Amino acid sequence: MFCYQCEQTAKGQGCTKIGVCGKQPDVAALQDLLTYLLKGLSQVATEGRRVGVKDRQVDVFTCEALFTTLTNVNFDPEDIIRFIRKTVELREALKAKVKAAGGSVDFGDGPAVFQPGSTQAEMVAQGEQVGFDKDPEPDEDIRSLKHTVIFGLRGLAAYADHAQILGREDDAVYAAVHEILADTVRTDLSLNDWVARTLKVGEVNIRAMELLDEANTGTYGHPVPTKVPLGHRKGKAILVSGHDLKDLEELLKQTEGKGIDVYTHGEMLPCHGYPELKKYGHLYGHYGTAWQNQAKEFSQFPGAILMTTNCIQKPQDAYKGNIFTSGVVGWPGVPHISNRDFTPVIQRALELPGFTDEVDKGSVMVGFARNTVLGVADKVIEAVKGGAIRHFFLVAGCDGAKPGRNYYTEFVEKVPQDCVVLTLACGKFRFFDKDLGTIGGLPRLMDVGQCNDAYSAVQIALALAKAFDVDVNQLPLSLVLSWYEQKACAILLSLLHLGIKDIRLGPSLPAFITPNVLKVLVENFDIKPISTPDEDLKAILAA
Ligand code: FS2
Ligand code: SF4
Repeated sequence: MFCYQCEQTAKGQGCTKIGVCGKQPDVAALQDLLTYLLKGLSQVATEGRRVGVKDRQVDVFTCEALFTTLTNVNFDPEDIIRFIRKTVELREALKAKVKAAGGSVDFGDGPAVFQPGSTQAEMVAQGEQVGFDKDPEPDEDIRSLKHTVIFGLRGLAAYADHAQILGREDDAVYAAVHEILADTVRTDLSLNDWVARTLKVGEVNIRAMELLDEANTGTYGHPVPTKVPLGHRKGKAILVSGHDLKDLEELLKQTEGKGIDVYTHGEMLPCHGYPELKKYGHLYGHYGTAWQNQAKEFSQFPGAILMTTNCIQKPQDAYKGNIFTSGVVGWPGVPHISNRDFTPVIQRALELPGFTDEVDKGSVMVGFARNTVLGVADKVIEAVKGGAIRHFFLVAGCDGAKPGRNYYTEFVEKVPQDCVVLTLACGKFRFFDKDLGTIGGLPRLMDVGQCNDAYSAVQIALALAKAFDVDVNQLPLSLVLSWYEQKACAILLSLLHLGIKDIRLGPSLPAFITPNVLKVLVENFDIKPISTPDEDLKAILAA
């Protein structure tokens, strides 16, 4: 196997024997075969659009299938095989429609005609031949950008899928995903063409995130500042992790009146701020921290656990019988909930003891998404103009197991008193329960939401730039980001597309970025690897 799509890749170079995430070589190969076949499906879809043939099923499926290949989403070979077979079935059906509409269905001998084997072993062997380390592209910098594009598309697809689940879609997003994915088969594009496509992924990702923002706020209302208990109360319990708001809503409906409290975990924390979710009295509190601590935290949870999206890790014996997956998530042997019928999860929660005592562990505030922050824009502007607020830091992104991620905790602790910290995504669990006080009635630490809410942070920055009548890069705002998986990759490309400069990125740089590509990023976007909190703070505030 060869996989180097995430930050924890082995030796900072690539997982070759087994994934650091626990991905087995057979699953890695099957995901590579699926990705290869999706390129072919996108070739057909792109030709289809040229002759007026669109197929929503193909579009939705492509995003779901790309989502399954994200880090920590699906580890079940049977699931990936189902996606492989479905890709071919949809591809052949679409070809027939494209042909009937006068399009060409001559795609040479690449992924648009490739036939997967009939057994798992055959498919694994085929997948091993089309992995990222077998890319025939001779130019290492083009290869680097091509792979960046694919990883960015995986992240973008996750956002588009979330938005689609809540009924928000834009055909332009689907068209761009197909076109760019189909381009990865081409061998005639220059380095500059690939730079353009890399930024295009960022541009389209902003639209996908905008759709998701519309979907979340349109369905559940704009998040409002909400106090979330970190302890628990007596009673049966279900823990919901991942990012899917719809799953949480359905679970809340189905548990109503059953004497079960629902707790959020990881990236579900910001859900407490949505009016249409917080109205459920049994959405009680938040349990635990970020994804990489789940083995320890889930082992101690006395109820059922639902993993709605990334990031799942190998279930430990202590909670193997209590955990369920939904959506595109899969782990071999873990029961999967289809069609949002959470009866098995509820049954398991009722069988388990639940919490037998009440423990107060304090609370945190959530709900500082764009509507809340921009609702007090006058106050913010006044505080900046009057000198009460010197600088804003967006300390955001993913968490992970590497010790280098302590940088972010230390950074936030060292941010001077006259500065505000905005945060989002699971990296915040390094400091989310710190009381940083207030400035002029505004909290010094504001949680914008999930990684899925990065659009909200971008809107806050753009609105402030407009209010101050400056370019976004002239705002007293610095981005200090941590990345781990491919959604972070897509967001980073979006920030580059928006021309946002001087981003500090850590804890380490992507293995798939070559020195020359890094040089381009540094020269054009002034992107910087993190150094130490003291040095970075000094440099940022001096500027
Ligand atoms: Fe965190 Fe994991 Fe949010 Fe990422 S829960 S690293 O995939 O999606 O962020
Ligand atoms: Fe390794 Fe990350 Fe790939 Fe898992 S997703 S196999 S940890 S590079």
